[in-house]
Amino acid sequence: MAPLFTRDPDGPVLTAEDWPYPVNAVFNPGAAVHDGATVLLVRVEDRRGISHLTVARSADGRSGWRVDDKPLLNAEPDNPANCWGVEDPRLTYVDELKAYVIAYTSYGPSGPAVSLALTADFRTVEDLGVILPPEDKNASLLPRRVDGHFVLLHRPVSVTTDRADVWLSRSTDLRSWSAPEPVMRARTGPWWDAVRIGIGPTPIETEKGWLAVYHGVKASANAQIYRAGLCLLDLERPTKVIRRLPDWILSPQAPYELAGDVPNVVFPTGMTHDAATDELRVYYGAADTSIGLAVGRLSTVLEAVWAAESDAA
Ligand code: BMA
Repeated sequence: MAPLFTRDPDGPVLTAEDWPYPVNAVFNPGAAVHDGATVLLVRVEDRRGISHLTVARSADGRSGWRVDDKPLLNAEPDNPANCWGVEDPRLTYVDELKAYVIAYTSYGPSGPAVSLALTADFRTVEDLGVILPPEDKNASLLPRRVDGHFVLLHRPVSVTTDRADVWLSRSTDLRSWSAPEPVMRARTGPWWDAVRIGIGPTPIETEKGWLAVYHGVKASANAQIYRAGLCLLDLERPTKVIRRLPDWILSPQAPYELAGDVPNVVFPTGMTHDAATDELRVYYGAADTSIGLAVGRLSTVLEAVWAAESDAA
């Protein structure tokens, strides 16, 4: 079978060298199409090791990036919730709010926590701060309410079970969230996604279900490999995984994915779909160092995931 996604031939599409100020690494971006341009909200790790989030815009989503000269969201040295950085944003346009919800990780001495912020223009933000306490990360909001509630997929780590699976919580106001309900578990044994999983970009609504890209981790004696996979969640009952592709869709292969600050990592956090061409783009962090782009077609991808066994989870 031909691969479902193909890397951009000029990848990586963004690196630290594209930045207007000195930084260590740029990776794990949220993605959206806003005012006809592709907007990436990029995790930027500075030369102390602390991350902030900065906007990069491009007309074609591949080249000619214009990068803001200051962060949209920054760590606050006096805030224990995020003094160690803000990381790994996912972007969701919510029509009823006429705004994008940014779901990101706040990092401080008590661990990573899920935070939200709102923006209408990627120039100003309303920061709601931490909405789910540590340890919790990898959050992505569905673009519409389900049964009257906003739904946030996220990845709490249970201290009792030490598991790192995908759960969801519900809210009517984006501020207070219900206790997590389980969605999808890491597989077991030798599987590519057996050690930890986390939801990637905002899932896309299709007639067959919410199409979601997630990352999975495999550990060996001396390394971890981060790969990307696909699942479909029930539209009206998103705790139900209706399909889960057994094979990964993207695995570290390109030189910039195999080597970098954290070798062997593809970490998908942004996804855009062009309805006119059916092109599906996945933006991902490569080796925690640069940004890669993988391109497929939504109809083909959906066909492949639909053909998977329903209980491959
Ligand atoms: C995860 C997150 C990501 C990172 C990945 C690979 O746990 O911390 O920010 O890209 O590990 O290092």
